[in-house]
Amino acid sequence: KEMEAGESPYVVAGSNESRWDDKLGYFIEKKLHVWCRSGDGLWESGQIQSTSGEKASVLLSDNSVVTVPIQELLPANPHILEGVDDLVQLSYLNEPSVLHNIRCRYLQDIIYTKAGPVLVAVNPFKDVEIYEHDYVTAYRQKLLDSPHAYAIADEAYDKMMAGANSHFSVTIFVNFADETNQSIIISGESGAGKTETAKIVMQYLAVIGGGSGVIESEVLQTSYILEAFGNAKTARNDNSSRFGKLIEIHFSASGQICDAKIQTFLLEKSRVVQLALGERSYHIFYQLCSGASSALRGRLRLKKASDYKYLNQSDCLEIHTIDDAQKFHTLMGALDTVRICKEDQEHVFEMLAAVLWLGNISFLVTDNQNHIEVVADEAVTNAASLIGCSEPELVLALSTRKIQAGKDEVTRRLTLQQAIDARDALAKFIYVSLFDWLIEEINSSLTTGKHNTGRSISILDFYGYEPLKKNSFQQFCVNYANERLQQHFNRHLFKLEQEEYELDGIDWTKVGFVDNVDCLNLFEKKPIGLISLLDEISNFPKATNLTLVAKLKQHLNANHCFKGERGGSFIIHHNAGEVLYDTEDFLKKNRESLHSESIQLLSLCTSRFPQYFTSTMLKQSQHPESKFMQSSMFACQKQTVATKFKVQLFELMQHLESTNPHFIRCIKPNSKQIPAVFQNDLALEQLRCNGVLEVVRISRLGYPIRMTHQEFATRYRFILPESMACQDHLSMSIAILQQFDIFPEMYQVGYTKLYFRAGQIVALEDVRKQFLQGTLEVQKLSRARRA
Ligand code: AOV
Ligand code: MG
Repeated sequence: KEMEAGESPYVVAGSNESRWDDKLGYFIEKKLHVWCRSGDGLWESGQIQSTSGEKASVLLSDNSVVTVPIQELLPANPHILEGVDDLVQLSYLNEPSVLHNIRCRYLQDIIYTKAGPVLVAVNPFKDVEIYEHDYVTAYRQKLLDSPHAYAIADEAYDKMMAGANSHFSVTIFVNFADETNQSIIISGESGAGKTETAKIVMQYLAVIGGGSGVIESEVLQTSYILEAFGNAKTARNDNSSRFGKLIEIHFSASGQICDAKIQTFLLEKSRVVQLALGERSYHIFYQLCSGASSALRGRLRLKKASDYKYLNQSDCLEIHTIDDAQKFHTLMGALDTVRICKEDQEHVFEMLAAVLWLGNISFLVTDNQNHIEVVADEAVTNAASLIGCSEPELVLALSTRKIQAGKDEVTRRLTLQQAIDARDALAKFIYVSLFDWLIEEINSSLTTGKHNTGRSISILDFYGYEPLKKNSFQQFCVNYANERLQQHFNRHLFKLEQEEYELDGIDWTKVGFVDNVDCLNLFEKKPIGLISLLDEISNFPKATNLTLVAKLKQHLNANHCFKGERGGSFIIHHNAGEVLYDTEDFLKKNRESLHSESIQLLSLCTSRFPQYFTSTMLKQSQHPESKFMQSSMFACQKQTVATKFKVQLFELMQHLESTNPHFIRCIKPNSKQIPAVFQNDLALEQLRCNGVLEVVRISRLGYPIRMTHQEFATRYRFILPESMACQDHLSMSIAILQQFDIFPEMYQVGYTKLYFRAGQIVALEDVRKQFLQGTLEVQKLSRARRA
């Protein structure tokens, strides 16, 4: 009896010791299991043998006995609760218990677990065979109810379809009853399984929302394109997404997919030109080099991947288990599916080859001031011909710059570093523009003009928090975005929850959660947040990263999330941990400088894409063409990368706020990307920072099910005698609760709503169903309940 779920005191590490002390004797007497930290700091379960003063002797499973401080012991759950579907069901919710539960399941290939309203997905790194069509059917028909990404997709779909028309809705946990639009927000570290999960969710929606077959297969096929052009092998993930994406799927009134839209965020540009050892550039380059037909190779003057400097610099050209050539063929199929014509496909490949050849262009230093000349070799010839300009034009753009000297314009030769920067900037610009163009094409193929149905499910797959050894501007932006997303999560699961209780006059003990608002302020505050200071300094052409850090230190040292370091670096205390940023290229990357020489070059090119790219860029720019052409540094005049990203992020948040969210938290069980290995410390760290542990606490303590008095009274008034059925809704509700004999601790009566603990409505609904079927007479009802 003692051990039944829901009855035992709630215990967290480091708190409530007194209550735990009270239980100690009982645990010893009944030989119950406890958790204790062994020598290496890991949690192990055992039985208390005896206690003496502040210490306890604990018998571990390997028959060894350790002596540990009583204060450090935590109660373990009874075996009957081992591996429960929902962590909320655990009697004890301490960290080792939660971890143990997830681990037990994982080792049996049960990768999904619920944490109250949140789905936890642990990456299996192998095929777990739970995604076949049978599973789709089973979840759709509600024959299976074990936690699954399909179940989340199904719930989102049902809620969307129930949508605005429903008069009665029980909203679990977050009360946005009349929102038809849904979002599925997938988060987790790099390599935790976000992108795979997003695909699994889409696959489910494509089946249950399948109609003509065209649009849903297009939606699924887009993954091949997005991954070829936006994913790469990194140290953490062989198929790491180097961009964030939101896929918005629209459904018709009858629930069929009718339209879709993809939005992408901040593709990592630097990867096109610069690679860390053991990492690769975007998959597409290797796919093209190994998969192109010989005719295409000829037209593109293509060589092997190992012949290109942009690709061979990192000593990593292949991913074992991946056949790049075969992927190339799949990609071409996908390009056909989204109706990118053969001619455009060829132009895409031309641009890719041009980028590769640009990388092979080298420079010769010709004087003692480090001025250079472009080496005239096949790289220049091929790059020029592929982008559609003459060799001298390309050479000029890469080796000189026009500078305003008084009234005159003089031409200066570039130094080696300037020339390399100009070349790399050009390559990055072409690649990123190509990526944007592809997204646009995909969108026009997916858009049928029927997207204003007001029924949509958005799936967010954003790149995860990424603490690297060397963190640069990209990580700065990515980690900032993750703080924003964490705030959204917190708001929905904790803040709104608590605020709603308080507003409705509910007795509610606050559950402390780690609020990351200080860290967000550090980034966003105006005029003295990281982003505005970075922008301010970026406006000074002569500023260096040292001036930047000095300025940051001067203004931000009071914020406890910030710490300036020596040598141009600083530390941010992120929600998920401490990250050291190296500001070396911050200013350059934030300005995103493409010199007017390069812009001019591209705008004069004869081939399709360069012209299109520059005109798109000019359209996006807020400044008239004439003005920018006069400036040598176009970039200084336009929005910086950080600000542009912040704006995009705010729009994303606005979109998400207008939807009913479903959260999937992906966990990476080991850093080796292998199956069947569960590293406790790594997993625990993730559960802590992504808020799963707190969600479990709050949903257990809270009242996740709400109904207005009116909804409740209307739905269950059948139980009341005629004479009572015409009172006000509040009085009726209270009468119903009494009639149903619901334990007082299982609900709370607010000013406007009734709040129930998990599971209560099920019992009420059961009685209602029986009543509606005529199998239960009202008179017998309360007797039935009591029995
Ligand atoms: P990420 O999206 O979270 O990382 P992915 O979704 O790319 O991570 O997952 C990484 C790898 O884990 C995949 O390539 C698969 O091999 C494997 N994997 C993930 N989920 C599953 C699953 N449900 N079943 C089988 N294998 C899976 V990142 O974009 O870097 O932030 O960089
Ligand atoms: Mg990914």
